[in-house]
Amino acid sequence: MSLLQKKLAEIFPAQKKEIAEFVKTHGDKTVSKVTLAQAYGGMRGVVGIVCDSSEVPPDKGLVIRGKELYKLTDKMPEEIIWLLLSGELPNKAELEDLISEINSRQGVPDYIWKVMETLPKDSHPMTMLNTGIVAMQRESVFAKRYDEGMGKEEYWIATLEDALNIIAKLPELAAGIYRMRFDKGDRIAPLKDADLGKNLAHMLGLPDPNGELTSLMRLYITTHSDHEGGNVSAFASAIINSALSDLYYALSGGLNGLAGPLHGLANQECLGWILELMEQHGGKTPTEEELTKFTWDTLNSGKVVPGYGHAVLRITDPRFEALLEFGKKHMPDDPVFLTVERVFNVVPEALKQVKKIKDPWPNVDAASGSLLYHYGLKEFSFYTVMFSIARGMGIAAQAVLARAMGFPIIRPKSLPTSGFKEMLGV
Ligand code: HAX
Repeated sequence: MSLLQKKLAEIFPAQKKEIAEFVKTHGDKTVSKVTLAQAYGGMRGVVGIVCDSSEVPPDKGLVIRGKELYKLTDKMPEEIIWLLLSGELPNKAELEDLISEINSRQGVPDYIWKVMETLPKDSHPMTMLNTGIVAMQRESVFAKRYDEGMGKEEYWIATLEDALNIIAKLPELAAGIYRMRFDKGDRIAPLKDADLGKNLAHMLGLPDPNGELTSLMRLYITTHSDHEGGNVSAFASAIINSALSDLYYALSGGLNGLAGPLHGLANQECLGWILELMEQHGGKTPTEEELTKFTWDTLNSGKVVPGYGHAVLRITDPRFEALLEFGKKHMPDDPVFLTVERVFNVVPEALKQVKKIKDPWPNVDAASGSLLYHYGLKEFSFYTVMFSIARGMGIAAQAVLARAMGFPIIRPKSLPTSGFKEMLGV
């Protein structure tokens, strides 16, 4: 048994008991009210989902298990997995055990590569990734053990098995898709003794002479790992998971949501926006005046400025700040990065003038693409796949926690418009 499973087996029963007592004692108290506008407005601000892996206070941004992101930017992705699941950072022995546990689960099955090869050459990399994940569903330990009649108390263990298997295989699947889709040559096999970040850099096959790309991969995965429970990908996955669909189904379903331009695809859109802007100015970093004009042209044409705004945040996203700091340190003179920095000086001021926009500040997607671009990952339709590798960890952790706490099927009530009218007497 892995040290992670052992640790979770020690702490989950007490947590489950605590939640059961909490709900028994306070279950009839009101935690949120829903207005008609919220029912029609994407349930913004309605508090009705439990997520213990992380939280996003509007004035702080990502907080993983009580730790604000800026305290976690030097951590390895495996440390974050441990933290998301257990609420604590691992010690050295625990971290090493988790790294070797994940490495022992490498190996995307051959039939997946055959499926990938049959997809049309111009398939979106997110389509390929999600097809690969769902096609791997036959490997699900949860589905197999459910069929064999496992007891409810073992659901989380089988889901943890799926989680670790998926986390181990996602970078390999993603990097294989990258190399196949963009004609980069043969797939590169994973290293047996490396962490997830180093392995991802290795399998993409991009030059990394001084380890900067590896550092970026670790930071990228950490910053994108989780963002509480109400975002499209996490919530969609949680709903699917709640039907006792296994993690292959739940994760691919959620990541189909990440593939939307208002969610994770914004990183692809954002770099496209930046490059178009630069192209209009002879490939150079435009001046602030030129940038302001381009921003208003985008807004006036009815489009969103990608990478800006958020449904929950009301500050500059600390994930953006962490990535910006990395760029300032490692590529201060890169023209694409400089453009991203300059956009940050200009866009919030423009968005503040549009009354309906509640958050004029950059989100994570505003910076991430420029860093990947700098290290040679220039195919920006691949960027949401990078996001998915990281978000897979948070979604997997949330699924394990939901199983361990015995959360029921998610099934809110809907009404037709006539039902709401009747309820309000209009
Ligand atoms: N540019 C232009 N208009 C914007 C905007 C932006 N960056 N952000 C918000 N708005 C508009 C909305 O489209 C909405 O207009 P309508 O009422 O005409 O539909 C209005 O302002 C009010 O929106 P809001 O309440 O401020 O924001 P929402 O909670 O509805 O939406 C979004 C949040 C992130 C979807 C939104 O800010 C947006 O579309 N941003 C650009 C896309 C983006 O960067 N998405 C990634 C978000 C982070 C993430 O999930 N990453 O994966």
